[in-house]
Amino acid sequence: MSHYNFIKAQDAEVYATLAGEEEREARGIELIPSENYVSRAVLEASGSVFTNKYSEGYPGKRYYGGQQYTDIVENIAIDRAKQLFGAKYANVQPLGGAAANVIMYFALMEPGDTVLGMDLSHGGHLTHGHPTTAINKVFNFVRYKMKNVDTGEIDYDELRAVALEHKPKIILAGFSAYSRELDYTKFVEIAKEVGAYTVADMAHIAGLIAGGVLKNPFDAGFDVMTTTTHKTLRGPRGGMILTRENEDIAKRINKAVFPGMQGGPHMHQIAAKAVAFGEALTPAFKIYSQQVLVNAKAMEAVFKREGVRLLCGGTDNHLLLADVFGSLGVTGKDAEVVLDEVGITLNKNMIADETRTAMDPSGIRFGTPAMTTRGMKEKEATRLAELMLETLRHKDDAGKKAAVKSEITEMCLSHPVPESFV
Ligand code: DSN
Repeated sequence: MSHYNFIKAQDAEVYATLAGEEEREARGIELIPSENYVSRAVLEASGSVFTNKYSEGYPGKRYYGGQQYTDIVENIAIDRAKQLFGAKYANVQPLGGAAANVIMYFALMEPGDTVLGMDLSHGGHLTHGHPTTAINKVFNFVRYKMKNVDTGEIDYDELRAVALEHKPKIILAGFSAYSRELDYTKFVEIAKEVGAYTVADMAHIAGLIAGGVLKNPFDAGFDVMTTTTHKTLRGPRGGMILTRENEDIAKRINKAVFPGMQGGPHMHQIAAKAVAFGEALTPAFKIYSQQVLVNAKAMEAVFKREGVRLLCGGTDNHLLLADVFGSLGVTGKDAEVVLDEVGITLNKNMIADETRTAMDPSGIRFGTPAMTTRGMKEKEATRLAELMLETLRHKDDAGKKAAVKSEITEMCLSHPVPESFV
């Protein structure tokens, strides 16, 4: 706790929350698949003096003076992002993944135009046009789904039929709760038939693409990629939009970011993105990405062995979705609460063709990016999965839960988050 000396001296109330969160992260295991632990170098950049600076515009074309260093650091972030994903253009200013998606829609479409995206209940995301979102009032969203929820196979015939019927401007590949690889070439073929842009929302798997263990949609010819920077990419909280090669698209995206949607970019986060992208370019990050997948497979094996239903029949990436209500009679909500009690953090999640509600669904979603950052390998992944199921099967047994909690604490304390990854 040597990192917060000024806050400690000045503001006991806020210090207590930081100390509490440090302790929570150190002693518990983080299995929410969209979370990770950043290095101290990324934290330093995120907490740096760049937070003081207004920098509307882009490097070399700013509205305010004093941009000697902001220009340099934004260009470093841009260059590293382009290198990581094989893109010709990168905009590193989006404040998050949701912002990146909304900006991308406005850059590529006119109000009333149509997007074809993955149904939320089959793994898509709120920003892919859920009825409760603001963008749903501006654009028209149509959906594709899985053909078989127990294999995860996408129904590409239906996708094509919907595309031919609705003539979308954008065909969107991407998800926040789907555990298989997509056939990006099929998306591109269908998009060509109907004259649509292809966009990949790679928020969840950007780090695994950068690490070379999952396919890169740009290799299949996708036009644009949106992502967060804080999930598998292990950077600061934020977003990014990449354009494969089309300069006109890249220019429209830049305009849609600023002045279209955002004001001054968060330069402290852009500096932190630059640092994180530097880490992601190292050989160590490739090894990390490989281990994320190996650990997810180890957890999958335990759930299969124990007869617990996994959506998509398992995983090809970092995340798993389990039907704990169907298999164990425990709701996703109860599972989240009882696992939190023993120091395991994950989230309740709707499953495909859900019969319950969003706030009290049948499933849990969990994954391996954060635990792998702590240096945990197959042995720990296997044991964690066993402890999860033991807890769920004995959720009212206080003695059993206390034993699980002490094993989890011991496992976490013996795998502290490294301060540096390079
Ligand atoms: N909240 C992020 C996730 O958990 O997937 C994206 O919405």
